[in-house]
Amino acid sequence: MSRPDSRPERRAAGAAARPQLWGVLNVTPDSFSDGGRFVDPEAALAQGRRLVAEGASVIDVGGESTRPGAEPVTPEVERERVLPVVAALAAEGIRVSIDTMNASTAAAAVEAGAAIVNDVSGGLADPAMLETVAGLGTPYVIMHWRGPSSTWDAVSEYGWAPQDVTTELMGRWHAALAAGVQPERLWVDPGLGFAKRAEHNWQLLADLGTLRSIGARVLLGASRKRFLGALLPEGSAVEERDLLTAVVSALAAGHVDALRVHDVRASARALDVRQSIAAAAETAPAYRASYVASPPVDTRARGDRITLTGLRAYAHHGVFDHERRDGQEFVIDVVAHLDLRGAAAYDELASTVHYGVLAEEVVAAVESDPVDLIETVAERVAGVVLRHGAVWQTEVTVHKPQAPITVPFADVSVTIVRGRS
Ligand code: PMM
Repeated sequence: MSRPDSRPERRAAGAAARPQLWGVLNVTPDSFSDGGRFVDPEAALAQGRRLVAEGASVIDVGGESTRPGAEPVTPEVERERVLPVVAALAAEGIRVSIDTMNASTAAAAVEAGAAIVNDVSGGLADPAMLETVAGLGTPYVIMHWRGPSSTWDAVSEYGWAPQDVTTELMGRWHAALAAGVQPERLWVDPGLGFAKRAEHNWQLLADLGTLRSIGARVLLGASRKRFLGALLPEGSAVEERDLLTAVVSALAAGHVDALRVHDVRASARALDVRQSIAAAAETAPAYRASYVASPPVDTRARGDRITLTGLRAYAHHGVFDHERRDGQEFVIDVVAHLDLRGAAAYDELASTVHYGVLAEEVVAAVESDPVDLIETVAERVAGVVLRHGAVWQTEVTVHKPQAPITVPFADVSVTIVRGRS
């Protein structure tokens, strides 16, 4: 029985929206935080019910530990572990996500009643996964992945992690579309802790807006991960990370559509606090900008923005050899939408974006590594603009006035619009 998900999935609408909570249910003997506790299907079912009662709208069932050093399991063993649990939860009307890298397990779990496929490899571990998911018709979570944990030491280098992760996820997003997965079914996840050192995880949390620019719904899995544990005294129990996880849930809530957590109750309470603050912010007088929650007045309608036009950069982008060799001029226009009331009220540069700095950042981004397409250049520039936390949307136009076009022409350009939510 295949059960394509027919419910309309809503994107979180702005900072005040409340993300879903996905409860983690690892049916494994060796997961790092809950290994062994829910191997018995009865215990797993009871835990699933408990997580739903505490506020989970999805239970994410996994049968293979991704912990560094964990023994890989065959798809057969994985299925033996997860299928009874998936079937039992689904039979109670609980929405189940199957956490697997194996296409055969994904298909069997959906047959057993799972409604979502969560693939930590984003389709890279099993070449059959993307086509299988396209056929299943369920939502599909593409997590950022650079290979199994045995390779992480060699592949954990990033420039600005949010930018690199977004670019790589965008590649997987295109691959999923090419395989026939409908765009509205796609989720992305930055893969906290997967081939990432602590600083990369913090960077990703500091700049979830860049991930947002893909336009897919965002799932975030910070729960109980090692980078949180590093803030606790040595020897602390793994459950002590639940408080830190809940704080992350509250802080990230405005930028994500779902949070994957072990302790659903703690994150639900944290979201309650955040929602109460956001509700109060809605009632604030319009002239007071809120730095805690969403601006009380929708500044988008008013159209506050900073505009930079005609930025000139010399770079070597293009598909022709002579373009790569000789380079040419690119001209960039950038519009950055942000709430400027705070800056005006306090006459304070720190409350806005320094346009001189932004101009230099844009030109540096354009003049870095050569690529074929001005579409790619525009995407890169949008990422740079959205790195400024105050900017909620940007329009970027890249002109190539000396493009290799054989008829007389004035200009050719690409314009993209990217935003946070
Ligand atoms: N993390 C783990 C397992 N599955 N799936 C998604 N989409 N995102 C994650 O961050 C993620 C995941 C590892 O954590 P666990 O061992 O506690 O399940």
